[in-house]
Amino acid sequence: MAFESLSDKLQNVFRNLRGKGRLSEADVKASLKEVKMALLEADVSFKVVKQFIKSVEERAIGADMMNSLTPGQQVVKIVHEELIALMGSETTELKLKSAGDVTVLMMMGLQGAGKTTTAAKLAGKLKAKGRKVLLVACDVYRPAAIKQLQVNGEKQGVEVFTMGENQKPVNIAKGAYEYAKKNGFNVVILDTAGRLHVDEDMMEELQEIKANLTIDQSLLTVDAMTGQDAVNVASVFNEKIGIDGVILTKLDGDTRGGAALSVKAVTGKPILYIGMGEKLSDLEQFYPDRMASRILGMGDVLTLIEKAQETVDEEKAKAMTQKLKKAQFDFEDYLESMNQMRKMGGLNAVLSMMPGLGGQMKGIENAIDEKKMAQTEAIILSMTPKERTNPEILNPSRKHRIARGAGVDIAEVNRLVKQFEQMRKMMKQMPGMMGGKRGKKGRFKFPF
Ligand SMILES: Nc1nc2c(ncn2[C@@H]2O[C@H](COP(=O)(O)OP(=O)(O)O)[C@@H](O)[C@H]2O)c(=O)[nH]1
Ligand SMILES: [Mg+2]
Repeated sequence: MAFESLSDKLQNVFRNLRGKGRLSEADVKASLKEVKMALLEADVSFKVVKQFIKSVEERAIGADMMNSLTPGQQVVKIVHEELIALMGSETTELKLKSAGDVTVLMMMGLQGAGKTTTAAKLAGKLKAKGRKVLLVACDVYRPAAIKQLQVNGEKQGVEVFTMGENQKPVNIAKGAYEYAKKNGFNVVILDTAGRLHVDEDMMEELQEIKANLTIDQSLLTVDAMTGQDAVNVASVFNEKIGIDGVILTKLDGDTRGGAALSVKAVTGKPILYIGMGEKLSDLEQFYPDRMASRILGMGDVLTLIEKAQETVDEEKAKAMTQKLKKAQFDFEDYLESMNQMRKMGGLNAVLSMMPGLGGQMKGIENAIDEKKMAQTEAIILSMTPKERTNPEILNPSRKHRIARGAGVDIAEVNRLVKQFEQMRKMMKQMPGMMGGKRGKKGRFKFPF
């Protein structure tokens, strides 16, 4: 696991501090000396470590002690905050132009750093956000490189632009840009060639592309496993080409962590994403606060909260699945599932998460149109509890009362009830989806 050794050492330092009721200046200094050693061993650059320890020490020995924490906790808190500041205090997003415009992203980095893989990962992420992405094969030196991009592009359902291997990268980039403009693409990702080491040819090639095309974001891909080298590479690229953001790959390996902790401090440029595996879905946004918590072994609190939330929802979904199987689904469940859906980011987000559902969902999509949700909710809330659990008893006079209560036309109430009945029927006909073969893998969550 990444950061394991650093994490262990820091936790040891703080365990010793935590037991103490009072901390002398000497206690703090001794602890910070150990923190310093741990950071250096984790391959954090010397300058960065020195500055970091200085900041922590000033605060820890200074006056701003809080009464609610023990002195030991106080030091942990300061180290935590300074770690976050070191990695970039706030989450930075990849900047894209409006969808009507073409945003050009250029991937850069040494050979094997993960440019091609990350380009495809990124393409998938942006596609999921509704962007029309074009991947561009500018690595013309390794015959396999174009093929690799094509294979990955196909997996992501993203078009790959290539002009073969006999064109200059800058011409391919220009050609791709024209092609993108003509064909309604709004993000172009240039996958360029790396070299084993920083060398003149590579830099000239990138400079030439940059000089002939408006590059909106130059993204440097660095391999976290290479520690301080990664940081040196980042400095050189930043000097020679200029970088806008860093993508740190292979953080799923047992990297010591130096690169993650030093890149921002050394280059001034934020880490935007982290690569967490070889699969094309293994790209995560980088959150400095979460990373700091993880390093200090405070647990990734946010992730935990999210997980807990998920479990709750999953249990509810399970109970609901049972009801559905027995066709006991009622309007109370309808309300509950609408709430769940909101939590999960709305109808479209949910639909896109559901495996193999597409076609079947189409028919009832109107019934759960997000704009209609409020109205639907009002109608259900106007029903008595008995009506919600026994929709069979909804006769015309009850429906009139409900319509008045919800401030809608009776036709709306009729439509909802009818759709509800259809839905019940349909759910009965889809036992496979509700915990059958697909149930386990697809993790069906009831969406509306
Ligand atoms: N474990 C792991 N492997 C990665 C990650 N990113 C890329 N790789 C692997 O690293 C190798 C080189 O990646 P590639 O995209 O070809 O690098 P490029 O030469 O910079 O284009 C490939 O085997 C990738 O599968 C990552 O985040 N984690
Ligand atoms: Mg490549």
